[in-house]
Amino acid sequence: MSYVDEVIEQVIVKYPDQPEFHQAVREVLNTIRVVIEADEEKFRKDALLERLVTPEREIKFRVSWVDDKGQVQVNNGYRVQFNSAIGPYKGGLRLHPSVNIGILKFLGFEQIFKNSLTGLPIGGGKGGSDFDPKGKSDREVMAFCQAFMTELYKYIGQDTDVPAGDIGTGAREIGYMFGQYKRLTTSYEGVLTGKGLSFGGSLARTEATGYGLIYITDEMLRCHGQSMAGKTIVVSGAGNVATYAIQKAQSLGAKVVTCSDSTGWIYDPDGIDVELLKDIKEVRRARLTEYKNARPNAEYHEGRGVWQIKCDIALPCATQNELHLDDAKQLVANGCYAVCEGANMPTTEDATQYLQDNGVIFIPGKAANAGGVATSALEMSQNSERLSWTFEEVDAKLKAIMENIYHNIDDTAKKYGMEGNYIAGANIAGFEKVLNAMTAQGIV
Ligand code: NDP
Ligand code: 2IT
Repeated sequence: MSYVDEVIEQVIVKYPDQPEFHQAVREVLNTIRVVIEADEEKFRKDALLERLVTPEREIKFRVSWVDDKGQVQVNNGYRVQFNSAIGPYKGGLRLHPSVNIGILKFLGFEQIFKNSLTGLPIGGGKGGSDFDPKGKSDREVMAFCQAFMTELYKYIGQDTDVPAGDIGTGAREIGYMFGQYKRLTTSYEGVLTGKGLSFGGSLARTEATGYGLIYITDEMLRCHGQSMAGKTIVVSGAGNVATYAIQKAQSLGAKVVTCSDSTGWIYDPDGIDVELLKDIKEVRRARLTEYKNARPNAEYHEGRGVWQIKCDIALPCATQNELHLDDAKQLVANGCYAVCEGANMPTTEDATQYLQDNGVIFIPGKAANAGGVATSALEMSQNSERLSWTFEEVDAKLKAIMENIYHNIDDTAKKYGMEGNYIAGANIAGFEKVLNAMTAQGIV
């Protein structure tokens, strides 16, 4: 059996209850096969792939906090410090009831290659908890965040591991966690990114993932002789990534006609009203039914369904495995030109294959959503030099990083004889830098 297949098999046998991690490992290892098989025996002897798929450290801890009724609640907290070959661990904290070690390992593994693609010195990590922020009061969220950080602070630091936001973790949660870190350590340092602007946060970090997704999509379109203007776009999700992707796409002349949350979805033929969406989700923390109440022309549907709407471009921005084979078939039947992933691994394996087989341009999350973590790294730079850059300066750097990622994955795919296969281009380009650093640093 080839070395790549052996390691994929080992991961499945060793961690049978981590299907998302299997999926991420399969996708990466299958596409870096060309690099591995060029020197297979050396890599096997160095256990390079076993080291690549095994986190340097997995931390799991109890989080006890008191709810508004005086009841003690207990959650699991985690941090997966996956790979520090090219820099301190960097990656978000997910707060969602579905969080478990397998999901965090998939996210941490993806983060290694994504962070490498940004060109910035950041390793891969991810963490979070099965805590559900939905329906909790501000005081309950604060109590949770303080209890979570009371354990996590031992393992992180500005030069060690720098967490940030992800699903369920936004500015409010980062603020509470930063306050508790400072209280515990008496150290005012850039230990988290996505901070508020008054305490070390970077301008444009809030917008960065969504804006970055549109910058890379726009560059891809430009290189294919097209542009954003006049395109119809379908977006899933209604959180941080979705909101700012919609905003930037519309500012470039596209019309975004959908968004969704975990209970339902909106079709707005006039184009999503971003200010209304922000008010509902960021201020009122309410459901999308409120959107329909304010926009009589829009439709609200329970459940999932955005992919059935005819579009030129589809941007999945909610969560993993939200775009299935049937959805891919529908997108192809409707003439969809490109799918660019704002979320991490939102497209299932069979759907991805179907889209690629049917000529749909596909930019994987680790390239397409890298603008968030890239801007986090810019926040770290600003914290280190005790300065704040202007919005325009950060935004211009973000745009340049996303354009560079597009050309890097495009060139790499061509170099390996897989022109247009941006999954292979992203995985190989991301991997090569990590491989180089791991090799230079010896067996650690
Ligand atoms: P948010 O929590 O801000 O928003 C998530 C959105 O997705 C919400 O609309 C949420 O609906 C919906 N959603 C979440 N889980 C599910 C689910 N299981 N089924 C259906 N809908 C769901 O998160 P972000 O926008 O920050 O993250 C979205 C995706 O982007 C994730 O995959 C994340 O890992 C990825 N990402 C985020 C980055 C960032 O900087 N924030 C950077 C790069 C990637 P509801 O509110 O009803 O739960
Ligand atoms: O998936 C991701 O890249 C993020 N959630 C952002 C991580 C970060 O450190 O900004």
